[in-house]
Amino acid sequence: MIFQGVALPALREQLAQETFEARVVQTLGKWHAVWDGKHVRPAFPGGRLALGARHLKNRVAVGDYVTARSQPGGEALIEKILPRRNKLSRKITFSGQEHVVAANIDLLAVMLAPNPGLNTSLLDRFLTAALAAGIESVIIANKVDLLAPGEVSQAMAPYERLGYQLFPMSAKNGKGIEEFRERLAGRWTLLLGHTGVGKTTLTNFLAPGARRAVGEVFEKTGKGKHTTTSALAHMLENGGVIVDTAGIREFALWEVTWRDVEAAFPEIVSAARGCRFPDCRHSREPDCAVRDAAARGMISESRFESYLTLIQEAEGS
Ligand SMILES: Nc1nc2c(ncn2[C@@H]2O[C@H](COP(=O)(O)OP(=O)(O)O)[C@@H](O)[C@H]2O)c(=O)[nH]1
Ligand SMILES: [Mg+2]
Ligand SMILES: [Zn+2]
Repeated sequence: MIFQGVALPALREQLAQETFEARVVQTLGKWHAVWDGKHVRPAFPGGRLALGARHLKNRVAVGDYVTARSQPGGEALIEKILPRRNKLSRKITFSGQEHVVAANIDLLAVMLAPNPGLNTSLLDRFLTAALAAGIESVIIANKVDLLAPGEVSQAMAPYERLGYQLFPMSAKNGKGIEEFRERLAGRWTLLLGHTGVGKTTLTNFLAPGARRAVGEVFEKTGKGKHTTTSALAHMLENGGVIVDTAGIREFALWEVTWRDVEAAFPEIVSAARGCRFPDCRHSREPDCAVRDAAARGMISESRFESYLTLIQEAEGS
């Protein structure tokens, strides 16, 4: 099953003014598409939801359950956001605003690839934010066709030791995709990763044809062309949904405490038991067991760097 296009013109009169519950399946700036169980319909925030907010980039996020009211033109007004089970947010550094990337997500899949670069500092940010939000994460190492055998498992060993499920993959030739597809069954999975790692390639492989059907919603409105971030949900035959995202170039922490950061770096917390000072922050203190362990290769140097950066960012928030 794929999401179908907008309601037929003949149905519009009948649908006008009807209130319905739906789920947000696409966001592109102020423009959204909602799934009412039968159709994908273009929608935009109405009433108080349409008002800007100084600290909030978007009131409506992909994954939100909403109530909406049909309008005579076929577009729907989103009137109310139903309570969220969870949300994954980031801070937009230049404006200081919260960007709610997605809501009511069952699983986060972080994708990285040797090209444009195995960006583990971004990975550590995603994993920390998801853990703080109570969302389980898995890791996709894509473009394994560009790597020597064993390279992925070596680079990802610190994460596998922590219990993150790893999917080595080549979205281009299909390797590893069926294992991942099974993991998606019956869940809403958010796909995040640096531009160019292969998110859209994977999504199109999993749900061929869906993109065009949903894209039509926005071709009709012609709106949202100049916005940079977008999210688009694709329904799979196994009842899973994968949300492809684009334009998320940075991921500063939003409402993440230093305790949350510690929880995301248990190997560092455990090494810290050997520090001389119980409140050691592992930056310049003498007899720091964490710096020691990093220097001896017992904990990953890049994870340690991420930890220091994120702890500082969390404290400053
Ligand atoms: N070699 C290789 N290239 C890939 C693979 N997956 C995607 N690509 C390429 O990487 C580029 C970026 O892919 P895209 O899906 O647009 O990345 P996105 O920005 O994360 O959505 C495209 O040229 C893809 O063909 C893969 O598994 N192996
Ligand atoms: Mg893409
Ligand atoms: Zn220390």
